[in-house]
Amino acid sequence: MPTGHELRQSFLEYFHQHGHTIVPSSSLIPQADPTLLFTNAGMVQFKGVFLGEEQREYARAASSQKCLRAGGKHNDLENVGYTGRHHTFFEMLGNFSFGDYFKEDAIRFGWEYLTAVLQLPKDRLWATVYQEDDEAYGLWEKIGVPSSRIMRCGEKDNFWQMAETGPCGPCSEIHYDQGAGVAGDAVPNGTGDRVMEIWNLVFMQYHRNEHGTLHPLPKPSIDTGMGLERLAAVVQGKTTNYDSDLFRPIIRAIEELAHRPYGTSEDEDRAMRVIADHLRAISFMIADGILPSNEGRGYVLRRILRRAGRYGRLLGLEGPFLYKLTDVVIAELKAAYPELERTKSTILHVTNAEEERFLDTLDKGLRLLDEIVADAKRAKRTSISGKALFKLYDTYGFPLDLAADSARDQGLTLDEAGFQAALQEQRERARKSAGFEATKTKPIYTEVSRLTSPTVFLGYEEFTTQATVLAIITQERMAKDVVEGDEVEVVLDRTPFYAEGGGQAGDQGVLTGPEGTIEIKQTIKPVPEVFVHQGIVTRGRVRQGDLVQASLNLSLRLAAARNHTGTHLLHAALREVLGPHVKQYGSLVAPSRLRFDFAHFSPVRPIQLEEVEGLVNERIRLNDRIGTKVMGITEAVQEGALAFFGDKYGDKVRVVEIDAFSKELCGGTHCRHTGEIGLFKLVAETGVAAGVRRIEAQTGEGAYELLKHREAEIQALADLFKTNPPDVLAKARKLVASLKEKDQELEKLKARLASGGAGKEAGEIRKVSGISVYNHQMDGMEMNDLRALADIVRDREKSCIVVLGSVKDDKASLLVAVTKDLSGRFPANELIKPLAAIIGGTGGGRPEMAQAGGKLTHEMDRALAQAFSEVERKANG
Ligand code: ALA
Repeated sequence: MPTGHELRQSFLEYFHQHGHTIVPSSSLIPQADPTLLFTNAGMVQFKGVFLGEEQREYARAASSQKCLRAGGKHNDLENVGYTGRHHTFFEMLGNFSFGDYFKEDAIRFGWEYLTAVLQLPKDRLWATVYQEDDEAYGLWEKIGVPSSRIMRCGEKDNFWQMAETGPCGPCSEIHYDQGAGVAGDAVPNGTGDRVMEIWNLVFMQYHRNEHGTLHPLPKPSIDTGMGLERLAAVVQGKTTNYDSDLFRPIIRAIEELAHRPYGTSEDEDRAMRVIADHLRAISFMIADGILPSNEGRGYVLRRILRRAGRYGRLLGLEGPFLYKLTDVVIAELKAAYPELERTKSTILHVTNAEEERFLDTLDKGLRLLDEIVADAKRAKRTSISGKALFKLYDTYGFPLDLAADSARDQGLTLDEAGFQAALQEQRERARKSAGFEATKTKPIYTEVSRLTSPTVFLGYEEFTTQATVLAIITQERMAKDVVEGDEVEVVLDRTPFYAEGGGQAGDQGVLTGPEGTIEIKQTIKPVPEVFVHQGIVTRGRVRQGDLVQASLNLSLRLAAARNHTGTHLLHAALREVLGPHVKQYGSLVAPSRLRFDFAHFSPVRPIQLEEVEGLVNERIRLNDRIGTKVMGITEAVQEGALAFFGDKYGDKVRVVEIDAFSKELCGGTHCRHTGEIGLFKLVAETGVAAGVRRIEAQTGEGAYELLKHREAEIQALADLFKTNPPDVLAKARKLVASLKEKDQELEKLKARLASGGAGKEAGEIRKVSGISVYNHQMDGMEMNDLRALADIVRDREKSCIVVLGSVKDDKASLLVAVTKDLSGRFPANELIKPLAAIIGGTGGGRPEMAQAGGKLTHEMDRALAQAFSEVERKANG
């Protein structure tokens, strides 16, 4: 009995023998396709080929494609677990013809593969055809299917389209009758699992545009899809996909973890099926770079993960458990999908973190539910409002059945109708925001692309070239000529301008024609292979057909190249320092800066950052040559070239290689040698989402400017500290230390003062002729300390004369401070003079504050005592 893996192999081999090129699965994230949230069929990566926008080297292809149907037009999420044949994630086997063979061969290949290669019993197979498709009906009859097992069906079942817009056509399905032992109708498209669709052959004939109108495709084509999981079940004689060898190991792992066998209770079996299905989806989604979030793809992942976590509770599992099962999924599928192995630790971490978060919200939900129940009881209601329930469900991901249980325990019912209404409303909102909008390409670009040939891009080698103006767009219309002041978009037959893409900014520059000049501010590629130069006419007139000199702004371009090569070095260095789980999530390469987002679980530690920066600069000094080559995508990935999921790759890809250090698929422009980068400087490391870090950096002139700026700041500091840059740190350290010391002294002083009262330690306040005179000797103080102390006393007493003395080493210091109200009658600079004489010195200052120093330290007592007499003398004098 063939295993699932053998079936995948046999399918591809069969079609290979019949002239089909085997194409690897594309990512679950559709490449540059805003109409679609997830890759939901094998044909998605060939959409452009069907529409005639893209050329391939082959007219026949076959693939085993990773698909996800958990949002948008094709959504099986709610069926999962309830049937034995629906999945969120599944593998679609498909064969494709791009204007090559059509209905007859498609039917013949399908029939032959199932009945001759796999030897499925012919009398169990059904064919359905689109109601008006007599041709397909006739072809099935001709091949030997009796008319009793050919069924005509309507648009719902037999007209297929990938999304609201895009390629589509009538289809013909092959169904398999599992026999009376399986519940369900004995005909296709009925209820139950008994007769199950296994293969869909789509006769691609139309393109549905954003208005819903059908336009014939350039060439009638074939797109087929067969779920590998269903095929495995049928071939292995199992009645549900979960009994096939593709799922058994996963179910077994769940059985072991939950300590209960599969196949005993319907509720528990369903829970195990949901968990098994969802685990596969979770692993593949994370492997393709999706992270849980509150919108778009991330939201779908979050819902799937939480749904799986919730079903775990039904099996009595406590705490996060999903992460314990991702390894089984990876082990089962990594041979066919090596990305699972490469992202293993990311899958585990993200799954665990998200489930923990979910359990936490579940806890909060339980508490909120308690409140809701209490409110309802207080208000003497008998049911819980649908709105409150929905909030629980939506905000906290709180399972409705759990809420129902609690409510029942409290003798309350649930307002399910209200809940459903709120849910419906939200689904509407989600549907509107989830993607499925009309494509964003402006119609004018599509029109231009039809009228012009693909732009030849010369910019890897050349920076200026002669080119012919093929089309001019101004104000969203085609124009024959434009004049000074017009904002224009220009399409040339060839160009050195790089069009924005792969994270790199588009080029700027000038187009100079015989009669005028256009300054180009941006270059984009709104449709594949059509470069649109956007700018403004700054002189004269430019006409369609003009021969122009197209020259890009070289300094901007070279700056961007330095940042782009720098980004590749950074990526490789991060993988070396942090580990191979580092995976690019996005990047921005502009002339002035670079930004790189990547998967990693904690902030990158300073020592690691230093290592990364060091490694990049080392590669710069080694002056590695940057090599590029064009090769098959499979070969490139096999060679270990890193691919970024968000970019669009054809089957021929460009690989940018920096010695043995870095190898990435990339269409961007780079330096020739790493030495051109000059210098690489990290600017910041921050977090952008759970598990995603961002590094910003500068290269070349930007890095140099950054360092110059820092140097200037250090010079300014040195000036401030009255020292030289090399000494500024020592000086600053000293200052900080002495500040700290001062703070401590000040604290001590405050404490001493606060202890108040009499005694020499605390100082003495005496009324002299009605004036408060504070007199205190505190040895070991500097003049600054005395000043600070005097301020404290003045603040406290409001109106007073403060006389302080201190002996330190061989020096006696005196300070007199007088509050403003008294400084007219008792100027400090006069009071201090006789006191200064006693300690053998002179004194001076202002009426509010004066100081003196002398050598006669043993006279300090006398000098302080004299202060009282001086005040008295002045008061009475
Ligand atoms: N694209 C077709 C489907 O998904 C084959 O059913």
